[in-house]
Amino acid sequence: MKAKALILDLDGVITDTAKYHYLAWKALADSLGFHFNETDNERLKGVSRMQSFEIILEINGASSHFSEEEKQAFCERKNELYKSFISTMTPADILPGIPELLSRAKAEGVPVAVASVSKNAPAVLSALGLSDSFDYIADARKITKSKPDPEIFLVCADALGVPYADCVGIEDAAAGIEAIHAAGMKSVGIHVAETGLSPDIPLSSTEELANLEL
Ligand code: B16
Ligand code: MG
Repeated sequence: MKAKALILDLDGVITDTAKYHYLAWKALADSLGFHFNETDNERLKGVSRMQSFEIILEINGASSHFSEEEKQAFCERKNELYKSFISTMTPADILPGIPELLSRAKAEGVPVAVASVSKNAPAVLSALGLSDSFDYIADARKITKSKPDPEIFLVCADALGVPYADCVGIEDAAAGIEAIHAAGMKSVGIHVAETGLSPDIPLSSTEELANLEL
């Protein structure tokens, strides 16, 4: 491996929680009589919970319809539903290619970090049996700026003590690829056909990570 560190997104890279985020937002949007489909959902990937709700409101011309307290309550409602979905997850939900990538990195002494802005990331990693599989897991509660800001990738690289240019970031969302580039890192993008991403290394699925030269 040429990379001196790997920094992985969680939702959509290590596991497919992106579908649960979508189902939970969809249920909330339906209950409010709002339009929301999978194309709209692409804009929510890698974006914080409240920012995600703001995007749904904007799509529906409802940005000024609710107070901050009401918005918090709706976000909480979405999160409760999301938590009920992730409570069913097991190690079988780790996406293909990820165990092989982690084993290769370990064998070659390349540290690996998780750059997820999800406050549920520790619970998801625990359900997958991966809590102890990373050298560093960013604390989403301490990240002040969501992707596409590079903050979370820079925090991970700093924690690992690796120069930004020697890090490879792996993402499934446009905001994430933008964040990796803004951090001065090399990017790998998953599901590029569906999302129209422009990463340095485009992949159609995580399976390709098993043998990819990084
Ligand atoms: P939560 P990532 C992001 O995770 C998701 O892509 C995004 O859809 C979600 O809104 C965000 O986490 C916040 O998640 O509500 O669980 O705190 O892609 O950075 O792993
Ligand atoms: Mg993601």
